[in-house]
This record gives sequence, C-alpha cells and structure tokens, in this order.
Amino acid sequence: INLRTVYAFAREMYPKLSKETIQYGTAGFRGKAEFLDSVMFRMGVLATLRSRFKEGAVIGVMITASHNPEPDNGVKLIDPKGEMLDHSWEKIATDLANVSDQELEQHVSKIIKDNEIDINSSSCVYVGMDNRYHSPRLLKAVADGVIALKGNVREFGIVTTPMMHFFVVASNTKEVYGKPTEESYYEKLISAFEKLRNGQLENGKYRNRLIFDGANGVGARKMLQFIKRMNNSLDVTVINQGIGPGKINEECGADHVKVQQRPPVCMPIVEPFTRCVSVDGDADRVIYFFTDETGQFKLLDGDRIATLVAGYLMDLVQSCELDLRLGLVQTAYANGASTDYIVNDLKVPVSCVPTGVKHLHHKALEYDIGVYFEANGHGTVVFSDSAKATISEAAKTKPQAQTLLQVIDLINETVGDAISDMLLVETILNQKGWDVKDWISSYTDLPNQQLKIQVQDRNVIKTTDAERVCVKPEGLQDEINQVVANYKRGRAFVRPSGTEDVVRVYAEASTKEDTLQLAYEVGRLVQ
Ligand code: 16G
Ligand code: ZN
Repeated sequence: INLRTVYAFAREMYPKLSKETIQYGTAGFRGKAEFLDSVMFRMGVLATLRSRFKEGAVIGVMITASHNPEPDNGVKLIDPKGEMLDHSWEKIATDLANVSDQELEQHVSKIIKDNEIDINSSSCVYVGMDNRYHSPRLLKAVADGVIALKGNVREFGIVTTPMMHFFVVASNTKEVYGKPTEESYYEKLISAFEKLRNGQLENGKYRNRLIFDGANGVGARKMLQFIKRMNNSLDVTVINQGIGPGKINEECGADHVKVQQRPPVCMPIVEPFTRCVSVDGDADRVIYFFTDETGQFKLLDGDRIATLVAGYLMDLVQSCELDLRLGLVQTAYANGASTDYIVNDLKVPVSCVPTGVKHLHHKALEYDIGVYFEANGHGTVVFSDSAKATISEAAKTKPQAQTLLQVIDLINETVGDAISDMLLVETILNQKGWDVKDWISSYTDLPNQQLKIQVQDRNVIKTTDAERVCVKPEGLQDEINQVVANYKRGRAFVRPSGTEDVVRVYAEASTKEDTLQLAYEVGRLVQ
C-alpha cells in the first residue's frame, strides 16, 4: 500500500475544512454535517486499522447524530464484540481527526507503527447510516477511507444504531447470534416475540394497540418493516414517519418527549390511557407516555422500563429456582423513587455509574443478568455465558425457563435497542395483563428538574462517586449540601456535559415548587 498516493487523494477529496478541535466523546464525533467529511474519511481509515489490529475482526461504523437536530451528524465506531470503541483508541481517533492534511500521512504511519499493525493483513468494516440527507455523502467518505487502505467494506445503507451493533456481533461470533443481515435481525426478534405472545394478543387490561412516534428517523422506517412481517401480533400506528415535511427529532422523538414532558407533534386523537412510544433519531432509546382522562400527560421513562424488566426477570428466575445474580445499573439521573422501589420492593441490587452507555454496559456485565437503563430510555439486558447455560439446562424441565430463553432471544444484548426494548415491554405488560395505569402505579416519581448552565469552562467541575459528588471547585459540594438539606426528599448534583459546552444541574424534591427552587439555587452556586 502506497500511503503517499492515498493521502494525496485524501487532500483532494476530503480536505480538512475546520480548524476547531473535535473530540471523540461519549457517543463518538458529533457536529455540523458540512465539516465532517474529512473526519468520516479518516474514521474509514481508522476502522480499517482497528480491524487489522483485531486480526481481521469486523469493525462497525455508524453515521448518525442520534437525537440531535437535522443539520448535525456524527460517527461512532463499534468494536468486535459490539461494544463502543475501546477507551484507549478514543484518543487515537481524536488525534487522527485533528491533524492537518499535511501531517496525515506521517500520523497514520505512526499509528501503524505504535500498534504494530500489519498493514497488508485482512480487514473488514461494516458501515451504516441514519436517514439524514447528508448521511449518504458521509457514508461514501467512510467507504473511501477504507478503500484507500485497500480494506474490505460492506455498506448496510439506512439502519438503526442497534442494528449495526447486531450485524457486527453476528458476523464476529460466526453467526451464533444470527446472520449479519437486516432480514435475520427482523426474523430473530419477531420470532421470539411471537413465541412469547403465543397467540394471546390481549390479556386482562392489556390492549394490543399502540402509537409509535418514529421521530422522523430511521426507527420509523424499521418499525414499518417490523409491522409488515408481524402477522398483526401488535396493532401499531406509526407517526412521524419521516416522509412528510417533518424534520428528524424536531418536536418529536424520545428526547423531546422526555425533556419537554409533552407529547410529540402529529399525535392522533386517541382514547385516554392509550400506550404511546417515542424513539430517538437512530432508535437506540425508547420511552413510553400516555394522557389520562383529564388530558394530563404522563411519562414512563427509562427508569420505569428498567424496573418493569428487572421485576419481571427476577420473578422468572425465582420461579425456576435458579441461582443467578440479577442486578440493575442506573446513573445519577435515575429518579430517587425508582431506586427506592428497586431496593425495597423488588429487592434487586442496584449500582450507580457515570453517564454514558459504555459505563452502564460495563457494570452490567458484572452480574449473571445485568439490566441497565439511563432515565432517557437507553438500555438493555445482558446475560453472562454461564447464566445462559444454566437457563438452557433448566429449560429442559421448566416451562418458565423456556420463557426466559425466548426473552433472551428478544433482547438485543449488544446495545440499547428501542424496538427490541419496546417488544420486551409489550411482552411483559401482556403477560401481567397490565395497562399503563397498573404500570405507573408501581411507584410515584419524585418531581425533578434539569438545568443547563453556561459557564466559561465546564471542565473546572470535577465529580466523583458516579457524578453524585463534586470535588472541584473546592467547597462547592458543601454549599450544595447546605442547600439540599432545606428540602424534603431533596437531592441534587452538578456535572459537566460530555456532549455540549454546558454544566448540567439535576434536582429532585417532594414537590414541584421545591424542585424548581432547589434546581435554581444549585444552578446559582455554579454560575
Ligand atoms: C450521549 C450518551 C448517552 C448520555 C448522553 C449524556 C452514548 C451512546 N450516548 O448521548 O448515553 O446519556 O450522552 O449527555 O453513550 P451529556 O453528557 O451531554 O449530559
Ligand atoms: Zn440515539
């Protein structure tokens, strides 16, 4: 491979247009799409190097800006087992994205040398994208980066983020998990879902009807594909399908509904208590909501899904008398009432980790069955190999363990998957015969409030204990404690955002008024 001609090509086709440094953050690179071409080309190069470093294992590249507005785009790399790119390579990615066109050739040679990569060995990169209008252009840039290093690239077109994770794992596990194709993904989830329904479409207060807000993103398209293949096992109306004038995530989608605490645009008129679901632009987050008989909006967020799923799995494990450790992982954003409910009522051990999927996923792997969810709706369940073996063995004699096996098939263990999570929630509600009223009455959320504070340098704030305690600037935590002490059931924390140049404040207390006041007071301490 002649690196020189490669980089002459890069300079001409994908020159670096922005001088601003860009950082590989919690969810890869994000920014305005017009400045990302050079970053994409270089990530094609990096994914190929990573694949060669990993002895030819498939590396995934997903082009999306998730819940961000339409002008934004982004890119994240997926490691061989379906995890986020290893921490040690995040810095390599950041450096590579920021070197000048002149330094590029030398810089790549250095990565090859430092990591002892055999540049002539085989490699394979899978690329997929969301449905933003600039995604195809950026996908071509990634593919060109791969081809520049004479790597193999397979393009999947428009797919959800969790589908990309599925394809990478399917391929690297020699198809134990399914084939790396869209059809195999649908087949795996739908067949597990329909086995679990077992022809019982409604049960007790559970109704089969559902409104699905696709955020004008790729989740909408894929949900329509699910419906086509599902034999009416779920009666879904898809809104914000992304075919009209509506923009991705604009006034719709999981982030909008969770943060604004109101329904998305284009909601049809439905009976009170109808289950409604919102996913985000790349369909890795899901939340539920409904309106009650007085028209009041009610949210069932990631904490609700986590508690529903953990409680259900706990029941199954106990009824099969399996000796498996089940645990739930949350972040500091989890509503205090949900944590109390998990500990006191479900009696499931719970741990708290810093924000960002990789932290939750990593912690969940410590349990035999690890359930993790962020309050914003990103989450899944992971089962250890030995747990799977135990369950398979038990399934020979116990029907409940067979159910558990089908549940494992329904779950996308590689990463949070909005559609898979939704099918799991539907399964549980159906089996329990529950409507949304039953679900929401398991505990009462504490009122909570988030604020964004603009500061000169968000990195002066340093936290510890899963972001719940602030250690810098000195004295700030003492001040926060003093303020919090004045509020019944008060809790608050501050942390620098990993995706925006702001400091975030979270507060909860026993009343809405107290919560607003507490958030405001803590926010003032930060300014
Ligand atoms: C990213 C994270 C998400 C987290 C959010 C927090 C992934 C794939 N995504 O979107 O999990 O909740 O950042 O953003 O890890 P913040 O640091 O700006 O509050
Ligand atoms: Zn997302």
